[in-house]
Amino acid sequence: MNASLSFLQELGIQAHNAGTWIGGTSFDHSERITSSSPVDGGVIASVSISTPEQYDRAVAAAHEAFLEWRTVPAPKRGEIVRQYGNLLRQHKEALGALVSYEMGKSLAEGQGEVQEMIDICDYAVGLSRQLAGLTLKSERPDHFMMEQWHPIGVVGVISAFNFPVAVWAWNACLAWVCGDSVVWKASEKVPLCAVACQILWNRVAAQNNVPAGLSSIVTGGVEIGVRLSEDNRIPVVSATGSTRMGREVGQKVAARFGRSILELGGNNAIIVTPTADLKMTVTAAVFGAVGTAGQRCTSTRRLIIHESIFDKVIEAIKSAYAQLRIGSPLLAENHVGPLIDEAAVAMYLSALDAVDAAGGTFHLRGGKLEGAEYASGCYVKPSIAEVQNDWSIVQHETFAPLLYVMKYRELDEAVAFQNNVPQGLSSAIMTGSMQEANRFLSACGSDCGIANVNIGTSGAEIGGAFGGEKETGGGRESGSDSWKAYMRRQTNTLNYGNALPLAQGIVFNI
Ligand code: UN1
Repeated sequence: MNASLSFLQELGIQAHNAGTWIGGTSFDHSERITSSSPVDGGVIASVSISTPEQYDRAVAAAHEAFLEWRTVPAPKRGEIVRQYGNLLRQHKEALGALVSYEMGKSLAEGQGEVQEMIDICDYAVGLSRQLAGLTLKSERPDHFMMEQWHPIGVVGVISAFNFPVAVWAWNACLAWVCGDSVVWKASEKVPLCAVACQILWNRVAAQNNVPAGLSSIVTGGVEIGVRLSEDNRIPVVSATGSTRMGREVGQKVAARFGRSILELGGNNAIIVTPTADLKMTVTAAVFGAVGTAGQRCTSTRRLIIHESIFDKVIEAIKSAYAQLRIGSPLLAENHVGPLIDEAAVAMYLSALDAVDAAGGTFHLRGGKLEGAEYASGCYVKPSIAEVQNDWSIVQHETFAPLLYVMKYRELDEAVAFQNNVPQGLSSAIMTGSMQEANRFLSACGSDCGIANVNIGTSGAEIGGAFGGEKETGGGRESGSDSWKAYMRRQTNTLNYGNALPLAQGIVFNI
């Protein structure tokens, strides 16, 4: 481990780390994952893989913790999450730097991700006093009805490499205030981020004497994800990642009548209308397409541009791309860091070939960057390609800075392009026209879970429900009433009279 990486020390990361944690108790194993940085290719540290026995212990402890935790008043549960948020405030820089170094996103985005964790902590604290159910009028005399929301049990979280800490926090913070315990399987590409979050959590847990299994982590590849998905002790599995992964998880969880919250692939478009503000459009499109090196679920993949302004928009975007600085994300002056690994680079390059093969026109053809500064082998130059929406490569999510552009004539045609992909996460329109904006947001407009006006597709706030339709999986996480997915709903009918009238007017005399 590079000793100059002081943030690792601050977070308690060692050269060799255990990959199974039940609260503050860790379990090591000889089989290990070595985490190396896409920034410079340097080995950061290793994390042990969870054995089947260790996995079982973590889930058993989580269930035991749940039995105790569900009896703790919800605002008191919120108090623990409040303390975690404060601890994250203290370690925002260190954790943000780890996210940046292990995953490769810019320092600003690494810090931003920790800010999202802090924000969801605050949100969850408030929520802990608002887990409200309805009261309903009964059809029967001297009766009333109400709904209660009860803790549901162990929540399994499967998270992706691109948001190594925030997406877990969206799930975990809500689950905790709802009275649930959490078992987390992070992406094996960023296992140290998970260990760091757990170590920080353990400090809060120790001070408050919370049950050990309230937060556990397990480490490994697909086999751990399969185990979580098939595990009857886990009523809710929240999974973020590819559509391929989500299809597996969703089917396995459904087969045992569990509940899954799926946040899968996107194919997000911005419609650029003739009245769009050009400066705002360029910022939205460029940040959306190259931010996080195009590795957000919400990254902008497609620009659907009115034919009358097409050339002007392309020129403006190209000149913004010319100013992009690509390099170490740890240097504040760089806009774009590396892709996660060499396999991601290979996928990007083969997508460029597929665009060529389909007959696309590159307005900017990127590729792999070579040279000492790019020695990790994961840096690429972004691309812009003019394509047809129905080409198979365009219908497919390439997790890289590859932006497709296409022309439209009528708004309905643009909306049809926007919707005619298998995915349905995020979407946006840039317009100065109220009619166009409202049409885009209407029932006949965007079919995505997120539809924005005059902002881009990425960078959603935690206060809204986050997720999308179709192959994006249908789940909602973070704000609004997403918390309901982490609880079980109970309908109660109470009779305060002395007779037993039956519903639907049924008479049953005995
Ligand atoms: C993801 O890429 O899985 O809206 C999450 C955004 C972020 C979250 C993205 N708040 O871009």
